Amino acid sequence: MADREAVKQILRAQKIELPSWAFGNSGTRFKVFAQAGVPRNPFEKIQDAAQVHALTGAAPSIALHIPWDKVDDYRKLAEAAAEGGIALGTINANVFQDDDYRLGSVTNPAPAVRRKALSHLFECIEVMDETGSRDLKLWFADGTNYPGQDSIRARQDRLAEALAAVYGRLSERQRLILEYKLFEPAFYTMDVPDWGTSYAHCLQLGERAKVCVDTGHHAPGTNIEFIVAFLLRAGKLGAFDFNSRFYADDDLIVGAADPFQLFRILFEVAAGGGMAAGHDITFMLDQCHNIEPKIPGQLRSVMNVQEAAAKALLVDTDALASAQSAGDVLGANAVLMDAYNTDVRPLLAELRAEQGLDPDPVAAYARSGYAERIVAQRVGGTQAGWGA
Ligand code: RM4
Ligand code: MN
Repeated sequence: MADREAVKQILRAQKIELPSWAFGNSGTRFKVFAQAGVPRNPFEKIQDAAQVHALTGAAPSIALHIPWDKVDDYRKLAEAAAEGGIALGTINANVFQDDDYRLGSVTNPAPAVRRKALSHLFECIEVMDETGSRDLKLWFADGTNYPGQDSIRARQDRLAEALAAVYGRLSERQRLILEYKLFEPAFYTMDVPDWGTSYAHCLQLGERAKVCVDTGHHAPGTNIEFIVAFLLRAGKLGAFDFNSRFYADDDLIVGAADPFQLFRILFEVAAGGGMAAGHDITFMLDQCHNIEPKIPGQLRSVMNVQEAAAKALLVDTDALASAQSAGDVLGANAVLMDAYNTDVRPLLAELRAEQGLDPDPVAAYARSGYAERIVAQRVGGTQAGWGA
């Protein structure tokens, strides 16, 4: 087994970014269920995220989605975050909720719509300048629904042009993170459907353009850990959007549907140096808690990532390497499975206790009275949700 203390040291430094939208109301196209106590503005989302960090010690930043998290003064928002002990993280652009974007945003056949989308992306960079964020995350809903609807090639040209313009606006310390998604909302072609498309565009752009792997954005059965290993080796793995899925882009709690897959992914991250000090991967959650309470949902998600990471770090890499070089198929597999089958909950409880945290963040939250307080205090106003 790997050295316990070394494993703990890496886990102590692990940072998981929370998505602001996980705290707002969400749902499916059939129904959005409102929950009592949900934040009414970005400041209240930050308070909730700060709770998750206070209880886990592992979630020191919150990603924003613009315009969902639009405020007049982003410096004030950054100050509020700092007061809560966290920072503002990735800025996620939103060019998918205006009527103008029916046929796409940056790949729209109409130049005026493309200009509008681009100016939103520039606005997001201005927000980053205010918040001090490093990453601009781009996910495009762009695509087509019917064969022949638009030229696949022309749309790639328009995409490349927009990405180059955005990349050119970034400062030396900012990065462009390009996310891909197999399908939805477009059902025939997506303009960035897979890691290869994202990777090719990022290569063209330069050093500070990297790929985001959203674990829910692949066809069923896709070997995501292979993609992770490949991108990490190529220096192009920029970020994760963690969530889990049974069918499509379900956005369920990470590690809920398939903890073994999460372990395999994090094993490749560790093997590629992505957990070592100085790595530059953003480990973000991208989830919605449609029916479960949101703050405990985020706590559980952070803990699931920590558990899978602990198991991945416990792999006896020397034993694995010797089994692999001896061609010992079953032996090598057994080394991996030994680590996966280890109960790491006592190790994580110990780690928390050493950091002055409650060993059980979910129980500590239930006892804290925070849930009751926000229900009592957050009365009136408009609750945050998709589109608000
Ligand atoms: C998209 C994609 C983006 C996220 C939005 C809310 O499917 O995953 O990363 O910002 O949803
Ligand atoms: Mn995502």
